[in-house]
Amino acid sequence: MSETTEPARGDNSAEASPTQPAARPAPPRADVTAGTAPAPTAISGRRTDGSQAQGLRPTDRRGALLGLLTTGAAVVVGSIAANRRPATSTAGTGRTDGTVAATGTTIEVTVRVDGMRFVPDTIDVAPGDRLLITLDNTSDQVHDLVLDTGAATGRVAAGASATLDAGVITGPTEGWCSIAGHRAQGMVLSITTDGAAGHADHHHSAARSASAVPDLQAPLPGGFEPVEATLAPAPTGTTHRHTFTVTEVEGAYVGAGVTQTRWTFNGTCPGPVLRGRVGDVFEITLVNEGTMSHSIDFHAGSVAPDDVMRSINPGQSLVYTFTAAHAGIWLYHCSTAPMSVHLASGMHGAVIIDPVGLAPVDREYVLIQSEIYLGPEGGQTDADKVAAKTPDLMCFNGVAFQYALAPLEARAGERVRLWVLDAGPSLACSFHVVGLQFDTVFLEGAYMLGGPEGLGQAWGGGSQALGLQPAQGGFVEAVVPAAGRYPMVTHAFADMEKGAMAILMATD
Ligand SMILES: [Cu+2]
Repeated sequence: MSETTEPARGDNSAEASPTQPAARPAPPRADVTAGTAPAPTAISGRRTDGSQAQGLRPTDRRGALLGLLTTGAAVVVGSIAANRRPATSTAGTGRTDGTVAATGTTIEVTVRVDGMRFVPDTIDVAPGDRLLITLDNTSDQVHDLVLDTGAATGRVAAGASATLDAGVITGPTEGWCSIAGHRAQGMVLSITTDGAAGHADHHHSAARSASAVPDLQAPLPGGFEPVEATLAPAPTGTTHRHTFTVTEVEGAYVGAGVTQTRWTFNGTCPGPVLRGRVGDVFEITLVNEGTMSHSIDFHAGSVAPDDVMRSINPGQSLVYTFTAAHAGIWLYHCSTAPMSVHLASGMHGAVIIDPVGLAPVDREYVLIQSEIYLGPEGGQTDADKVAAKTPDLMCFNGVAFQYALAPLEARAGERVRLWVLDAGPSLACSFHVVGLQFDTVFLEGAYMLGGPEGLGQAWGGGSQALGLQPAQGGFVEAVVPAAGRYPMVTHAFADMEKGAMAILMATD
């Protein structure tokens, strides 16, 4: 950190004129550092000597900077303007787009990361300046910086840095972190050329790639294997060790003729369904083989979240041990910000802990409802749709309509138990089976009907739908009365029509 350059920033008279850059001794490298407060910050690469200050009042700029310094919200060290580097004697002679002349000056700016913010988040340069941006990833997560010109740093690990060449800046340019959800969380960077280095709400303005268009009538693709919904009994033993490897899977089929890049535990969405009994111990090794930070949160255990739920970077691992003290179907999910996007991108699953005394039945299935917010075909989750809670598709077990097109099986007269979990991230489920009435309902740790005490039998009770808010789960049971096709749906019908429906095909 250099303090010697700071006075020059507020002293415009000390700035070299643009036409005499060689008169200025090479200054220390400009860095911009900030405190912990994620307040929007702006910095100017423009000279403030008035020679290029159309519409800019130097005193305003100085006042703004002094304000930052004195409030402690951010500390600006060094000077971007001081780092203007004369390139060649051809300054001012180049033309890049027919209207803006290249000045021949190169501006170098270092941008840090504070939480989900770039610091500074606005860089003001003179039209025609060439801009080099170094992304110094001072956060604990992977990030990148891409510009709407296509320039990009590539993924930058926590603690690392990378530089992109933004080229000659001829007009306003927008940048952002391209990791899904980070832009929506506020990781946007404005490059301005008009001196108006204010913080603008611009991150929804850029043109986006067109969303994939779901074909709700699409058949299953050839070779597609539906996700296994049949539930096996809990394995023997009281300690369950599993490795969950996070990968980001390209070309994953999500239903309705669309593929997306899915973020997964062990390559599938949902992740592995674990099952055990009350009191069992689960020891999970989480390995991050993705390209960004991830984590896991098991609702099935009671633990201090600080350590085991921490985000880990690519190449890292952690061990997460919990004891399943209570029965139910419990959600697990990635809890790296934005959680909604990580969860919607596929990072969720279930741990089933059998209630004590759970009676065997003829068939058990598990159905995990979740929402899908389509990005472009083959692309990633659209974080803006996630934030707006406007999914394109709804699904059971990660793929819309999969069990409508490849029905689950039963026989007439069988007792079927259906475990249902609402993974969300944001919408509820009203689980209903057309043609069946439930005589047993277990919701969030307790029987509402049936069970060891035969709840409801004395008054002839029955149930038509299991209502689940996000992260709630349970099971229902019914005896299939006859052969037929029984649709299993969310009775939130708009969501059913987007794919949260399955068929139970009963034969004699
Ligand atoms: Cu994640």
